[in-house]
Amino acid sequence: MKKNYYITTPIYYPSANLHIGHAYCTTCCDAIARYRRYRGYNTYFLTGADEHGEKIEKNANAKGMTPQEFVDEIVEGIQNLWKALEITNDDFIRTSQKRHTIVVQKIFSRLLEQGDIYLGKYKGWYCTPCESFWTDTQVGEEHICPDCGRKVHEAEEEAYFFKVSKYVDRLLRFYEEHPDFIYPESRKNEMLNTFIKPGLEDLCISRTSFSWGVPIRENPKHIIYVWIDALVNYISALGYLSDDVKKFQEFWGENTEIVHVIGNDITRFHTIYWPVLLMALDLRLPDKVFVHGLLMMKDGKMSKSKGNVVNPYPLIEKYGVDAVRYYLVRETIFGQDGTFSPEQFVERLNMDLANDYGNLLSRTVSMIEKYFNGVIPTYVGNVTEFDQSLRDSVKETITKYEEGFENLHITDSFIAVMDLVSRANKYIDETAPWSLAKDKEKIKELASVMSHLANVIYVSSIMLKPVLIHAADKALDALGVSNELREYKNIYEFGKVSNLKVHKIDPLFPRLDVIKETEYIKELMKNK
Ligand code: ME8
Repeated sequence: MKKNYYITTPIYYPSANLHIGHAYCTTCCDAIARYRRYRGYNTYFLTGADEHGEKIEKNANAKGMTPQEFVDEIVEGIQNLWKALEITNDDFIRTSQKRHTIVVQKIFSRLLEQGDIYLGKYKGWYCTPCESFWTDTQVGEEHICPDCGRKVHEAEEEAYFFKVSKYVDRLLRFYEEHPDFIYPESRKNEMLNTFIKPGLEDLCISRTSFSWGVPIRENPKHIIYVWIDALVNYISALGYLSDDVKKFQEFWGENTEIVHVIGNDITRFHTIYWPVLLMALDLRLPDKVFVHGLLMMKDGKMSKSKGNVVNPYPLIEKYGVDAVRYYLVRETIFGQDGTFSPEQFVERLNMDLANDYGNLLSRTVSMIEKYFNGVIPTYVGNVTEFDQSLRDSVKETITKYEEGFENLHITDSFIAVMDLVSRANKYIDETAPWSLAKDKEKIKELASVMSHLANVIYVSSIMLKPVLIHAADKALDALGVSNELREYKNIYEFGKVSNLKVHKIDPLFPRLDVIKETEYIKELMKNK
């Protein structure tokens, strides 16, 4: 098992404010990073902004701002959003920063010198919103961009090319030798069938039609294609080719598991061009490119350019950061597409957080107060006929939870924990503590039920911590759990929560009025 863990989000375009889709990816990565730290991995979590390119230059011009002023303003908003979601990124890389642009230029020079980049002529179909050139076959008779479906136009220019074709065999061999490199597998097949098998051409990696980008030192009227510039962020942020390469050696070394999490709109760049670029630089390749699905609206794809976006801020303000984080991580299976709907949002919070988790805690604390003067009884093992099966569920849950995180099937991890929480609520019905309390002879049974419940809440709360960053600790406070006991390693041995004084607290999550809150969210969406 590698001891270091490096996880990245895409660096988002600050061409307009971010929406809940971006918050989705970043929150899932944050949960993974928190989990890894919690498990003792030396973890590095990177996010940032991809600031160059024609689209940003145009948007800035339209607002009468310089591109730098324009991105500065939006990036501030992005950083505030990550603060509001309590994202624990270790760094925030901006591609307009000197520490990044210098590295991009150095990489370009090296590849030019070693013959992997050459000057040629580009003729092709250009899609401005996607900043991509396409071939005749790719745009078809309709001249439509295969990525976004918009009309493309013909363009020709002197340009630098990256010899991608030289590396195709090595790339295919790498795919074969590392069957887990791309997840889900269907994305790999899509890359092979759509882009690689038809023949991968050299990639045009310079532009002259606008100036907001990293200039090529050897020929400054050209700027470096925004995608080459952007991909390099994953190593420039670590200090590659800088005066201080310590982090780069640490987190791009063989002892690190490197994971890029991306949406399926940018798979081609991360699974074809990025590995090839790393090969040309003689650097190791990442362990995994995990492709998550996109969140859609009922009326189709949510996108900044379409203008049908959900702004996460007011949701966080109204429902709290834990609720929004939980919804994002739990609702859509990580790796599949999902739909945002106000009804599902409210129902998910009510069902899982208010009814199941919150209720389990408040019922248990009330009963311990009522029957045992607020002190969690000592755990003694099997007493009632239901104890063993509840503890078996705890064991299974921990295994599923950890497997989920290992494979990045993080939704499964939280489904497993919430199944355990439901199981514990059912255990209350099975054991009927209110009946046991009526019979003095059943005091041992009653004590066992309370001890089991408190311990299940304890274990579940520890597992929920990467997502419910406040509520899980509140639940542990309510059980009187010490800081030391909150370390993950304690959850394997059942019964650690014993003889502690519980405290009543306000409901962790209020029950929401579905109709009223759904209306409220719909209004927010209208105002954006
Ligand atoms: O592509 N649902 O930036 P970008 C879920 N700068 N995730 C979504 C989403 C949605 N509806 N919309 C966007 C870029 N995302 C480049 C990346 S990386 C070297 C350069 C997420 O601002 C998803 O992760 O368009 C997607 O891949 C990413 O935002 C694209 O962000």
